[in-house]
Amino acid sequence: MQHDTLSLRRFHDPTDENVEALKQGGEPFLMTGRMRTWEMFDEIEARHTVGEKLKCFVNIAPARQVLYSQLPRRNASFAFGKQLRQRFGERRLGLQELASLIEAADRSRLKRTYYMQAQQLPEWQERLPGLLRLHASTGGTPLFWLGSGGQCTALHNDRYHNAIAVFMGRKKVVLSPPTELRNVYIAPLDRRIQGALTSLADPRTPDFESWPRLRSAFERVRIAEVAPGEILYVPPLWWHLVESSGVNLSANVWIDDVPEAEQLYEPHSLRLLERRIHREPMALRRALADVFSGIVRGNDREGRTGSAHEGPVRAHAEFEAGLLSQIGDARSRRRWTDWIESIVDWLVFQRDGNPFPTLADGEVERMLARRRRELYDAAPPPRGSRRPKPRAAQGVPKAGWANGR
Ligand SMILES: O=C(O)CCC(=O)C(=O)O
Repeated sequence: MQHDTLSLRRFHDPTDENVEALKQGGEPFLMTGRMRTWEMFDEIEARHTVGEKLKCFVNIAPARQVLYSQLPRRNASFAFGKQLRQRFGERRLGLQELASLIEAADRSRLKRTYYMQAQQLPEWQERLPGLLRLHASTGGTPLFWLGSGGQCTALHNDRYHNAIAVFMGRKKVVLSPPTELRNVYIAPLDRRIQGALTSLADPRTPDFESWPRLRSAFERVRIAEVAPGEILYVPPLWWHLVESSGVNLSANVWIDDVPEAEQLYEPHSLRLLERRIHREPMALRRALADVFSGIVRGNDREGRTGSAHEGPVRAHAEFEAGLLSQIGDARSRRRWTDWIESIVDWLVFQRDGNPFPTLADGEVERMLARRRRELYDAAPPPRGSRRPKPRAAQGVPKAGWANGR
């Protein structure tokens, strides 16, 4: 696929302070040099063959059970299929056995792609203090990614700051800013890959005819070519897809931008979808969207629409404004305010058209119900969780959009 690329900035050996300052810029960037002091990188770098490098990684915990996926072809996309099904399930295997499969696939050029995603390996974790230091804020656990080469993720975004450190193979990461939400055609909310909002499109064969705005998301992009020893920083909410080549090993760390991010990524106001506001005339939707934005942005102009939807729209907007007001850092507050405004506009007010082209009429409610069950029935929010108390107002759920199950 041809991309109209913008270059990504590359910094050599930035200090921790430099990294924090660069992150404030809100753009992705590459770092070189920093991995030289990491024991794990040194050990792998000193080996010459794929087999030796893999052994060096695996030998620390050969029997550790990990989850991986496989597809029966080379250069596979780990994306949604035509029926909106994930075409790959997760299997469990010992790390040593998975590495042997990957090595064999590499040697014999088997028509198969193996991909281990986001696995915790406590044995390696402590060898990566340098990766954790990339995020000055606390927490975070390194996650490991291992592939036989040629695998490609779907286009998706995450709510976290992300740092991806490459040890073996290469990664081409295609990045678009959060404002591309309108152009990526996210799958229905109850269809996820790795928990992220994910584009319906297969990144290798995007269907521009059915989804014309995809062109923008796929063509006006920044591209990072990440080689062993390099680290890519991806800011929260940036759309990205990752195409890996050669037997590849990387570790990343995801850190929440702010404690409120979990609630803001898939905001409570999406519950307004149940009101089917998108069936109202455009003029009313525009007026309601203005009311919502005004409140979320803290400059409510007291416009009145006379619509029965206005009370719930105001109440939800006030709830989101309450969450946003708890964010101390001005850049993060702006980032999440923009996100809330755009995702609610895209999904609830639908001023840019139908955001769920694959759902038949009436399926939206079923999607919401399923998503609610996924979010809260499987793992009910802990007692006394961080959810702030919403203001008592018409239509605002008491505990996020789980309320009412
Ligand atoms: O490195 C990979 O293969 C995928 C990483 C990714 O998608 C992510 O960190 O969000």
